[in-house]
Amino acid sequence: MTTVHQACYEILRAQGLTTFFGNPGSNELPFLKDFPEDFRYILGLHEGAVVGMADGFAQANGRPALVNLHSAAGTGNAMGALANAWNSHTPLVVTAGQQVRPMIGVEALLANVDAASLPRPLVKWSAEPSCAQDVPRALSRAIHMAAAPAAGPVYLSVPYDDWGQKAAPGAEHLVNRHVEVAGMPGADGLLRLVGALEQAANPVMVVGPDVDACGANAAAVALAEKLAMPVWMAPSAPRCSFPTTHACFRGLLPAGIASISRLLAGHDLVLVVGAPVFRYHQYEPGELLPQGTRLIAITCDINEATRAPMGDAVVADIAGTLGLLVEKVAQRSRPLPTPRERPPLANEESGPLAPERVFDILDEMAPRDAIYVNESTSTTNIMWQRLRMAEPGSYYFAAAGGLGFALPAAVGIQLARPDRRVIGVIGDGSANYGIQALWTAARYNIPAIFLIMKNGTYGALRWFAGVLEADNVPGLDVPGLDFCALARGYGVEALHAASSQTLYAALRQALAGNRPVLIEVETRA
Ligand code: TZD
Ligand code: CA
Repeated sequence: MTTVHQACYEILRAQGLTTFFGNPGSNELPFLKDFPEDFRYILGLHEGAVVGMADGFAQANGRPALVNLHSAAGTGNAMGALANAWNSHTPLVVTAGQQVRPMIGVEALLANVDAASLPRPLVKWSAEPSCAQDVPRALSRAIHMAAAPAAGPVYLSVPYDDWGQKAAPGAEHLVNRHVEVAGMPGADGLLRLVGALEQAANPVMVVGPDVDACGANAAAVALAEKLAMPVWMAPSAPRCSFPTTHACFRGLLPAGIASISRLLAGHDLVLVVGAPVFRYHQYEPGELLPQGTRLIAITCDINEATRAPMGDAVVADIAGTLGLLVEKVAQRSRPLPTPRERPPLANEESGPLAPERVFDILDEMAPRDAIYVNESTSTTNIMWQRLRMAEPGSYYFAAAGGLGFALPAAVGIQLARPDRRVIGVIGDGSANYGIQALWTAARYNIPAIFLIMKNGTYGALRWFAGVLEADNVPGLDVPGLDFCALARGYGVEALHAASSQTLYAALRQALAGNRPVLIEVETRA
C-alpha cells in the first residue's frame, strides 16, 4: 500500500524540493516521520526566521523551496516574512500541520480554524484538502502554482491524520508533472514594442527584481547598450538587475511619485522591465509621469500590470521578451551615456564610523562576486552609490519592507550559493526581527557574514519623522544592545569594530574563514 506520506515524498523528491525549512510541532510529526535520507531539514528557531531563510534560498536558487510550519501560531509568526515573499515573487510552498480531522471542529488545542484563509492575501493560492486522498494532488498543485509566473508563496494545511492514510489510485501520475507558462508577445505586440523603442528620441529603462530573478541581466545590458539609454534601478528594488558599474547605470530611483517624475523628465519613453509601476514608499503627490512621457512595462505579473496607475503593460516572459528585443531593435549610433560619478571615498574621522566609510571598506575588502543582503534601512542609498555589484544575484532586500528578512535570508542564500560569500548588512534595529537565524547558521555551519551597523537608533524612522514633521515621537532609539553577546549566545563567532582598522581586521578574518561570523560595527547615526 502507498500512503499519502509516501506519495508526497515521491512528488517532493521528483520536483526537487528536498530541503525543508521548518519549526516542528505535534501536528507536523507524522509528516516528518521516517524522514528520508536524501532530504534535509533546516531547523529555524522562529517561524519568521524559517520563512526568511526559505525566501532567500528560493530566490537564490530560482526554484520553489519547502516550508513546514506549525498550525495557526506558526503561520502567524511567519506572516511578516510572507509579506516579503509575496512582494518578491518568491516561490515558496508553505505547508502547515493541522489537528486531526475529527478534532478541528471542536477547536482542540492547535486546531487551525479556517486554515486556508489565514495566510491570505499574502499567498497566491491556499487550501486544506477536503480529504486525505487529495493531499498529494494538492501538494503537486501547490508546487506548480508557486513556480508559475508570477511566482509566489502558496499555503497548504494538512491534518496530521492524513499522512498514514492510503493514497488514491493514480497518485503516481503526479510525480513528474511539468507545468509550463510560455507567455511571449505575439508578432504584432513585438513589432509595437520594437517600434516604440526605435522611434523614441530619448528612451530610458527602469529595471526591477524580476530581471535578476529570471537571469536576464545580460539581456538588459545588451538592450541598454543597443539603444544607448540610461538605466535606473526600480524604486525600493529588492534585487540588483543591472551592473552598478556599467556606464548606463544611473542608480536607485527614489520611492516618491514627484521625485521619480522629476528624474525621468526629458525622456519620451520609459521602458520598465520586471518591476511594479512603481513600488512607492513616501507619499509625494505630483505628476505620475513627466508631461509627454510614455511608459511601457514588461512584467510577468498580471497584478502589477493591471494595478499600475499609468502606462501600458505587456504581461510576458521577461527573459524571452528582452532577448527578442535585443535581437530586433536597431543599434543606435550615439555614444553610451556618460558614466555617473562615483562619490569620493569617505574621509577617515575619529569616533564611530560614517556609513559611507563602512561601505567603502566593504567594497574594497569583499570579493567582487560577493552577495549582499541589505537591511540597513537608513543607508540604502549610500550602499547603491558605493558598492560595485556586477554579477547577477548580488543584492537582496525585503520586498515589502518588512524587517526580519535580511538576517535569515543571508543564511538561506548562503546555503543555496556556497560558491559565493554572502554578506548581510543589517541595522541594529532590524537585526532583532530575525536574530534566531544566527543559531541556524552556527548549527549547519553556513558561513554568511553578518555586519551589524550599530548606530543605536531606528535611523530610517528618524528620517521619516522629519519628512512627516512628526516631532517628539517615542520609541525610536535602541541603545544597550550587545550583538557580540547575542551572536555568541547563538553559537556564532563575533567581532567588534569601532574603527576603520578594526573593521578591516574583522572583515579580513571573517572572509579568510569558512564559518559564520558576526561583525558589530559602531556607526554614526
Ligand atoms: N517592523 C517591521 C516588521 N518592519 C518595519 N519596516 C518596521 C517595523 C518599521 N521600520 C522601518 O520601516 S525602518 C525601521 C523600522 C523599525 C528602523 C530600522 O532600524 P535599523 O536601521 O537600526 O535596522 P537604521 O539604518 O538605523 O534605520
Ligand atoms: Ca540603527
